[in-house]
Amino acid sequence: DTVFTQYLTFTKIQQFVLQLQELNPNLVKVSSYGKSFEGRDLIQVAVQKNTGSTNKHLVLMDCGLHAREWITNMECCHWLTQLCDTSSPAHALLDNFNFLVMPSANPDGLEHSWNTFRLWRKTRNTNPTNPACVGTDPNRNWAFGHSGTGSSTDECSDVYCGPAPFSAPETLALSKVLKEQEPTLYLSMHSYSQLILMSYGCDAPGLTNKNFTEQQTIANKAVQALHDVHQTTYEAGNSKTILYEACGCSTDWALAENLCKYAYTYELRDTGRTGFLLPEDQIAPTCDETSASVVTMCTEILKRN
Ligand code: 0X9
Ligand code: ZN
Repeated sequence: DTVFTQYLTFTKIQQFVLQLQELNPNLVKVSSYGKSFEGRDLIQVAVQKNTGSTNKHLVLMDCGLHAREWITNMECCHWLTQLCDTSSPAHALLDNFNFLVMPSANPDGLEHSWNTFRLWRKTRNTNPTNPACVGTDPNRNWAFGHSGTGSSTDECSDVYCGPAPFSAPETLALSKVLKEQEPTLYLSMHSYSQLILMSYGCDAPGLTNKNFTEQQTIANKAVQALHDVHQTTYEAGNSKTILYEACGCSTDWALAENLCKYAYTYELRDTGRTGFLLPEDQIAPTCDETSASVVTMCTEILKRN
C-alpha cells in the first residue's frame, strides 16, 4: 500500500479520510468534533456496519495528541484502512464493534511540527502570561491529577499542563466525545518506547485500577500478537512502573471517570535509536503489527464482555 510509505501532513490526513469515506459510503462517516485553537477541524471518523445489532461495543482510538509522534497519525489511518478492507480480520470486528477514530487530535501541533519545528510536542495556543511560550501539553491537560507529578506549570515547558484542566480546546473537545460516547475500549496512541501502558500512571490516594489484572491479561495477548507479525518486542504494564509517573493524562481521566472499561496508552516504535524520527520505511511494518495487536485486543475484550 503506497499510502504507508510516507508521513502525512494534516491536509493529507484530511484528504485520506474523505477519500476513504467516498470509497466506503456505507461504512465510513467523517465529521468534526470541534475546532483546534487555530481553527482546524478536529476530525473524527466513525466506522460502523449495519448489521441489525444495536448493542455493539465502541472502540475509540486517538492519534497525534503529541505533535511530533507522526507514526501514530499513520496508525490511525492504517487502522481505518483495515476496518474497511473486507479481507482484513479488523473488518470482521464490525459485527460486534463500532469504531471512532481521531487521526489527528492535535492538528495545529502537527502542522507546526511539519513546517517549523519537527520536535514540537504541544498544542499551539497562546498562554496567559508569557507570549513567547506557546502551547499546552495535551497529555497533561486532563482533569485527573491536573498539574501533578510529571507536569509543569511553566508555560515554556514541554509538559506545561495549562492554567486549568481542559484549557486547551483540543482536550476539551476530546473529553466531551469520551463523555458522550463512553467507549468500552479507549486507545490513545503515542510514540516512542514499544510499550502498552495501563492506569494509573499518576498517584491518587485511595484510587486503584480495579480492572488492572484483566487489562494486563488482555495487553499481554496484544503484545504477543504484535510480536507475531515482525518479532517486535513490546512490554505491557503499569504506566508509572514501566515508564514514569505522569499526571493529567487522557487514559487515566477516562478510566477514573468510569467512561470506559479498558484504557491503554500505546507507545509505538522504536526504543530510541531514531525516536520520533522513525524512518519512513518503518511506517508500514509498525502499522501492520500495531493494527494486528488492536484486533487481538478487541477479540479478547469481546470474549469477556
Ligand atoms: O508522557 C506522556 O504523555 C506519554 N509518553 S510520551 O513520550 N508519548 O509523551 C506517556 C503517558 C503516560 N500515561 C499515563 N500516565 N496514563
Ligand atoms: Zn506522546
